[in-house]
Amino acid sequence: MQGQYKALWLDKDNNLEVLDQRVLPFEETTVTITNTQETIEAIKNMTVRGAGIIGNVAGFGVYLACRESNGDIEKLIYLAEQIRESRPTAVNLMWAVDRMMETLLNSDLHDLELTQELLEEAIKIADEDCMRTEKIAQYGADIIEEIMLNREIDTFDILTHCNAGWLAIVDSGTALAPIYEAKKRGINIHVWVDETRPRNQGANLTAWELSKAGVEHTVIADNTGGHLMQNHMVDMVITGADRVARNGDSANKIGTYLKALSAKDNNIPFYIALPSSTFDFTTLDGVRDIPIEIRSENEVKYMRGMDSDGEIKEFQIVQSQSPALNYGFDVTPARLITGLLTERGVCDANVDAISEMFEDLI
Ligand code: RI2
Repeated sequence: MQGQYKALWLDKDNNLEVLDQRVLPFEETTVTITNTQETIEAIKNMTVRGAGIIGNVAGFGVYLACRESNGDIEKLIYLAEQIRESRPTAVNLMWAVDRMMETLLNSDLHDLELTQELLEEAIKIADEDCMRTEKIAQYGADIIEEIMLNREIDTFDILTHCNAGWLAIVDSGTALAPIYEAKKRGINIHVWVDETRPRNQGANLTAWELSKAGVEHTVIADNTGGHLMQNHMVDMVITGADRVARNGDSANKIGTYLKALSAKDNNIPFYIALPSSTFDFTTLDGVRDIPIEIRSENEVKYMRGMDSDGEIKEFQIVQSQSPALNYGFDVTPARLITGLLTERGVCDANVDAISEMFEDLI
């Protein structure tokens, strides 16, 4: 791929360009990231979001930090640590920074050559993600085909929560990758898109991605999923993940847990799609130990949208004196997950199956 992906790419000076995910779908603009500070800001303010992309941006961020450090390795290590701490839940961020640091510590190169080596490593990480998402697409579409055959249905209805498409991980996504592949295979597919309050990644990003790809979809309020599942209007639920523990417990966008409960109650397959870089093999119990980000209450109290004159505005929707609480993620216990859809195939969500399939990475 050589550093050119759909949601991020390198410009002619080897700065990082990213699609600004805060203003989609109403505006398609890019942001240029040239140093550590800009990397951290882009991750914190969610110019870029989605576990995989955050990891990629962090990887390129370490290369930019090296360029900025002028051979001062201590400064570089300090800057890399700042990037590593920019968001707490998605583990791809820590994974990518650690891998970049390993390259740095194993290298005997200096200055420009070291910077070049780190740039190449960041590209390699992103290229590997592309390969992983392509495999996830194939395995996921196989499952869709299998369910369709068994149940003799014409249209396959999938429900997804948040955005785990190519905006979230290069270059096809995780949860959306099988959907794109199923469409390519000629399957009639329809996606229920949870709006995903408070930041509306479903309404703003997933719906945008799906319409660009010509995939039939309908945006629903987050509270609608249970009713649809109860009324046989959902054949499968598939979401991405921000961190999956050794026991299969999976952290994903807030609200995912409720969808999994409803899927279980209605006997609907519930899959989590993830590349192996989203596993946190050191966390043994996800419900107990995965750190959950708490973000600003303003994300709950304000909404951004287009007014009737076509102007993009932010609106307050809660009275000023009421406090709000904004957990970014929740953890779906492994017992509610039908399978973990990975680049190595479908893995049962339990410690034995995960340990066996990913033994070499643990
Ligand atoms: P991939 C997102 O969080 C969502 O939780 C989404 O499912 C996940 O990251 C996607 O990550 P946010 O960054 O598995 O919008 O697709 O807070 O990498």
